[in-house]
Amino acid sequence: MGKIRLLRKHLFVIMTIALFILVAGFRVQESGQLRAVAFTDVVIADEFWAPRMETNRKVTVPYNFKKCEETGRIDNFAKAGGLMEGKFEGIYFNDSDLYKVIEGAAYSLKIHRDPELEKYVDGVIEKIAAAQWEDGYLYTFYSLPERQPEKRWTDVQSKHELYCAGHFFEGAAAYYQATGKRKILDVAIRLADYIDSVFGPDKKRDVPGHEEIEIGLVKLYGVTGDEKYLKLAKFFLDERGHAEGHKLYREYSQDHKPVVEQDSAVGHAVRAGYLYSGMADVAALTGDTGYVEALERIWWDVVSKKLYITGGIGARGGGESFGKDYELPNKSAYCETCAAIANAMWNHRMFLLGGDAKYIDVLERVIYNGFLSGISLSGDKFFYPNPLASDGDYQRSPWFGCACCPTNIVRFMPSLPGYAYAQQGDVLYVNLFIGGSATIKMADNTVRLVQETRYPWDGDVKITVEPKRSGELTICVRIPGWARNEPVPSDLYYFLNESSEKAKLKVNGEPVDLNIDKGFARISRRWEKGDVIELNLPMPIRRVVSHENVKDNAGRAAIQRGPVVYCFEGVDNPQGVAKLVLPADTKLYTEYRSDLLGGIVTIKSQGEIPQESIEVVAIPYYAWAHRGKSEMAVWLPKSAEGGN
Ligand code: FUB
Ligand code: ZN
Repeated sequence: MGKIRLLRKHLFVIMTIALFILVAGFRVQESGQLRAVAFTDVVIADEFWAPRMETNRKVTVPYNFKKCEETGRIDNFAKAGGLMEGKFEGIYFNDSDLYKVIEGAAYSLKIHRDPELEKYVDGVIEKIAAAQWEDGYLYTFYSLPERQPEKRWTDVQSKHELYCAGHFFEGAAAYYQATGKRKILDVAIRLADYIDSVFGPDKKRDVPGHEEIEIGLVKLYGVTGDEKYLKLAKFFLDERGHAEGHKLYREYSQDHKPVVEQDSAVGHAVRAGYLYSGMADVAALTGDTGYVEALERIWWDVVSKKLYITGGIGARGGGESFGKDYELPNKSAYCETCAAIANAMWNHRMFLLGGDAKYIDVLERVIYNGFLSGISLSGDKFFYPNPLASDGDYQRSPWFGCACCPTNIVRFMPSLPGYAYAQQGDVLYVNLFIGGSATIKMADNTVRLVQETRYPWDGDVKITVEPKRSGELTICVRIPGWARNEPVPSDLYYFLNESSEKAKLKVNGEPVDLNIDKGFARISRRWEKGDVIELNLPMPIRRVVSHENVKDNAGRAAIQRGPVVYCFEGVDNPQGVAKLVLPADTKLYTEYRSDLLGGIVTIKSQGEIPQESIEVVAIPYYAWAHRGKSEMAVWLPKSAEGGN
């Protein structure tokens, strides 16, 4: 009897130690972490983003669903679920498009209740649920015209089963969070559990050819708290570059080396951006320093050699991939809209790892330029590539056979409020300047920040601080790199002339030192309800030039004002853009045009065409291609003779 008790005691001690090792080894960081203020706690009420989010809700979401209906994307689920007859229609990863639209609809629903839309999405979810196999598998391409179990996981390099699953987890988590309805979440859990039963260290050791499931699994972990999903995400990350379990999928799929050994951005740009985002997610939760060090190396490679002035990434159409160092052509720039979104997602996560505003500088560059160009003002025309020059034969399209970009825009746009603020204990971060408010819950207080601004057209920002109770806290207000003579956090681009106009900060009308740390002005004090922070970011018009190794921009300059990059379009410059020269010393003027392209600041100047001086007009890059076919250029020669 005594022996058994002793044995039990030992067993208990051993199990306790094992549990401790397990938890410590797989540390899930909970407290003190830098967190984004959830988009649901942020209200956007400004002239710039609010109308775009409204267009997304009213036009882009229903339009995307309609396109998913018309192209058989929804019917594929109905057919796979036995609700109708027929074979698979479209591209093998079309399931993912519907999932992304559901995600976008979920964010929209959370911001703006819409019973009709919710009912519609519930109906779509019924069809998705019907298409799920008894063991949890879900992928309509292998479900039609009949289920083909022998094909499952036979080509995870190309067939995107795991990619689709990742988008499904993101959509399911978002819809569950928005509506509280479990149906879609339960389908997601069954699918994730099934995938977990197939893949793992002692099971199938393979990785998705297109990353995405890692992000989705982390989101599923977020809503369920089940660490199994976080571990599976880490497994998929760690298995990359290890040839034991699968034939390596090479650089194209970032599978050429273990992720912790990677040091440059290679291969397919969207895949890469999703991989880096997934690594940052897992690093934030587990404290994995190997990931962070690799991410910092790769990030530096991108910002110093592979980033377009618009924030776009992925120079080459061939392989939809990153080019070589400094390979940044303008007319043939691929800059896929999805890659811009992936870049924004990645930079936001990098910021959350260490609170450095340089990542938000890149994020901001993306959202005002290379992302926003991807969607028309009307909300129903899209760019897939976003070139920086055009002969006049390129326009937005109503849809694409491969519709990854429209369905990415529709989910990214309504998630934007979640990028604006962050919090770490009693330190609050104002990342983006967007009129509206944020309600930030702290351990023992709640603070509302109310922003008033006409950004990006004007650099004055007023932030009213409304703590529930007066108290000590630090408010970090981002001082953008462009306001510190640093267009990017590298030497890839620089302003042709330094500006002596400096950012200014006041609290309750009294000037305060900027006290910049990691790109943020830190204001620590006791805050009372109604205290006001005033930030003034001078917005002179700047000429930007490139590192000399960017051969395509030799002798050329681009124009930027605040975070907005400009371009010259044929419609405003009837003498043509191809031969236009903008001398480096001509004065540049702003003119606000409420009647043009949804309200924009235009830039005017005297340019040159052969033998003639003419007035030239630039518009924000994101707004081009709205007035018929037209030439376009972001980078213009600084002199007719060329040269630097
Ligand atoms: O393969 C899925 C998506 O389609 C990619 O992310 C895009 O680049 C497009 O190829
Ligand atoms: Zn795309």
